[in-house]
Parts: sequence; C-alpha cells; structure tokens
Amino acid sequence: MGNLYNHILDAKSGNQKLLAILLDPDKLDLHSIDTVISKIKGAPVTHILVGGSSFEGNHLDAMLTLIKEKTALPVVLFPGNPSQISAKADGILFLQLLSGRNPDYLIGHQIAAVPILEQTQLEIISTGYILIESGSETAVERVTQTTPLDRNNADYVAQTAKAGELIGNKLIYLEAGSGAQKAVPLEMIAAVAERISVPLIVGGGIRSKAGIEAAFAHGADMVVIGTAFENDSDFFSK
Ligand code: 1GP
Repeated sequence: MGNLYNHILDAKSGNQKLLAILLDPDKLDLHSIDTVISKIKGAPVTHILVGGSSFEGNHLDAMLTLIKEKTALPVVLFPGNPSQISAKADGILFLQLLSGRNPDYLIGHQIAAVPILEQTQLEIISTGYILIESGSETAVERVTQTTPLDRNNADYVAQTAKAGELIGNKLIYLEAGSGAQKAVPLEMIAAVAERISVPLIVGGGIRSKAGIEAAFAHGADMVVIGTAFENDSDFFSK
C-alpha cells in the first residue's frame, strides 16, 4: 500500500482528523496559485484535492507543478473524467459513483483511464463515491446524469457504502455536491461511519468551522472544503 493511503489509515486509527481543500482548475488561473497556496499554508489543511465536474482545460500539469513547488502537502486528483488525470500529482481518488446507475461512471471511465494511469506513478486509491440529495441539482448530478440518494434514508446509504467496501473501495466519499444548499445530514455520516471500516470522506455544502467539527464528531475522517474557501480565502483564519 502507498504512502498516501497509509497516512490516511494511520490518521484514522490515531483519531487525527484530516482536512482537504478542493481546488477546481476551472476556477483557478496559474497566477492565483501563489496566493491560494499561501492562504492554505496558514490553515490546518492536510491535503489538497484537485478536480472538478467539467474541467477539460490544458493547464492542469502546469497548475500541479506550481502547487507542488510551493507546498509539501499531498496533492490528490479528484477527477470528473479521465482528461483530468495528470502525472504531476501524488495520487488519485479512483472514483466509482456508487449512488448512480450510469455505467460510464461505474466502470466506463475507469477502463478509459487505465492507459493514462499506466503512464504515471500516481498512487491509485479506489474510492466509492456516493452522491446525496442536497436541495437542488448539483454539477455532479448534471454531469453524471444520475439521481442522488435520498437524504432521509441513512440506512440505505450506509448499506451502499458497505457494498462499496465489500467490492474493494479503500475509501468512501459521501458527497452533497459542490456548493450544495444542504450538507450531508450528520445522522447519515454517523450511520455510514458505524457501518464501514474504511476511512470516510465527507464534503459538499460545508461552510463553517462548526460544520467541519460536526462532521468530524459524527465520524468523518476527512472533510473536504471547496466553495467556502473559493468564496473567502480567509475562511480558515476567521
Ligand atoms: C465537492 O465535496 C466537495 O466535491 C466540496 O464541496 O465546494 O460545497 O465545499 P463544496
């Protein structure tokens, strides 16, 4: 097993909570990287995730090279499609959209990604990705053409997460969607955390420190913050 995943497992067993910043290459230009990384350095961030639902641009390699020059934090791809794979990151969340029934996001894109991944040294971490209904349509829903799971059915979501673990997913990512109106319900985080033994990532619609703390308290091992930091790069210093 690789370093990235081992570190996440160690953190989980030592009850050390992890905080990831999601950088969307669609919303960042190369000139802003310096400022963004200096803000991240002042924050209790442990990981940088890079990816987005729709990015198809060509500055990903350059962006990752710049990020890697400026920080020693682990940089992990969180790709919306195989065109968002770059050898310049440390690893990749190899996602399987367990909440949906679109074969492209269950196995199609993964097959297409293999020849690209074979050209890299990326640490590949199999991740069961579960989209939860969050008040209005999110980009993940639109792009993947799938229906999110009912936010009132924690038991079915936990069962889905457990199926992912049994299939072989090394992480489970509970996602409300970037910029979600409502974050994943806390009782659902608790139900999933209790059912699975692999680390649990939670993201989407978390906009406050209290929201981060509550997700941790209910069993999230890693919380992902995107929009709140995009809207206010001093989010963590407040
Ligand atoms: C999206 O979970 C991440 O994939 C982060 O969501 O942008 O709402 O913080 P936000």
